Amino acid sequence: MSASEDDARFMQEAIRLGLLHLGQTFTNPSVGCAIVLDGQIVGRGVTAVGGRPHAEPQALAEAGKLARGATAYVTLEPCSHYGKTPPCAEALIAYGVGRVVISVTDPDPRVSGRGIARLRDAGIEVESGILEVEGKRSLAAYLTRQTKNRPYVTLKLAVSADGMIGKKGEGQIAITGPAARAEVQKLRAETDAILVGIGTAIADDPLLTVRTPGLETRSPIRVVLDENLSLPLDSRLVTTAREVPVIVVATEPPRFDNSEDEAFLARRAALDRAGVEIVQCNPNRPDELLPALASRGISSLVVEGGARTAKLFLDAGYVDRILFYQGPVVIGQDGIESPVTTTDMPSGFLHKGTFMFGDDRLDEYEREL
Ligand code: AOF
Ligand code: ZN
Repeated sequence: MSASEDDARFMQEAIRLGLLHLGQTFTNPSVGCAIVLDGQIVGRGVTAVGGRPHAEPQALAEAGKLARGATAYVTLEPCSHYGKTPPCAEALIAYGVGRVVISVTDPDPRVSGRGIARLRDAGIEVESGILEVEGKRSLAAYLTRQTKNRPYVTLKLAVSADGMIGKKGEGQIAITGPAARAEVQKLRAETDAILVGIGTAIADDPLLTVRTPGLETRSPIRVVLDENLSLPLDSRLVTTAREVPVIVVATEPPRFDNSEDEAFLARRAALDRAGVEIVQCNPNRPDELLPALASRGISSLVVEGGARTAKLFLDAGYVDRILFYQGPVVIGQDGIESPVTTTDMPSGFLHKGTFMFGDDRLDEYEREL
């Protein structure tokens, strides 16, 4: 096997390690690291749950003396700053690593290029850009927040065989089966926040949490676009707001000069007492809302419904990925049409693959990062 084939193989392993803690390292990226000596992996690391320690010191600790002269494969440029932990570049130097192979350079202004420069200054051979496309995908949420000041947005749609996402006047309609639903639970567990419009929140009364055994602690922050604060106090979202955070996005309060305004303020106070956080922002302006979420450290967002909300994010050009689930159910009359179809994807989306979950089909589309 040539050196570059080896590099690709070991970087693939580093990416696999990084993905293990996706969505659990808030607000840090989940980075993977593999230390290789004579073609054998002698140390493995992934950014710890909660964000620290970083990947490299863990992989180095496992490798111990075997790190001397070894090659370290890391998905993100090792950090060079004295943050909450000492710089990973210094740890790689101290352990005597001979070569460092990097997939993606770090856009964090405290690091950006300095990690690589520090390693080179210490006489270490450094290569970067190895499996860069795959590396960037594994760090998509972090990279999007750092470079675009907004979370990476995934639109999840469950569409019937006749192209509908629901039925007018009815709440949740089961479109996909248990295997697809389990996959969506996994998606939620890997995501910082999940968003729905008030129409869906009222019609479906969803929980939007992760219920898969073993993953229950990994529910995303729940966000509702709710211009007039009409989320019912007895909804499942509000009554569980102290267990899993809920953010309600509403416009600026009105001018306090009539009874309607007073009613708005009373609803706001009641939601506040129930533990719901109110973010003052126009819910029809994703360009204002997304940076507000990013400033709270939210790097990834799943938009789950309904049609109006999906269209709002699509039309504004803020959807990075579409997960299009299609089940065999036929909805027919009074169906609510999906805002996109597999034959009519907005421009810029590339088809990444088709996966089957029982009778349901998932088509994944993604825009370039
Ligand atoms: C690495 N390896 O595994 C990760 C890195 O708040 P701190 O001190 O933990 O620093 C956060 C920054 O560290 C983050 O913005 C990114 O630049 C880097 N994350 N770096 O060398 C890792 N998770
Ligand atoms: Zn580090």
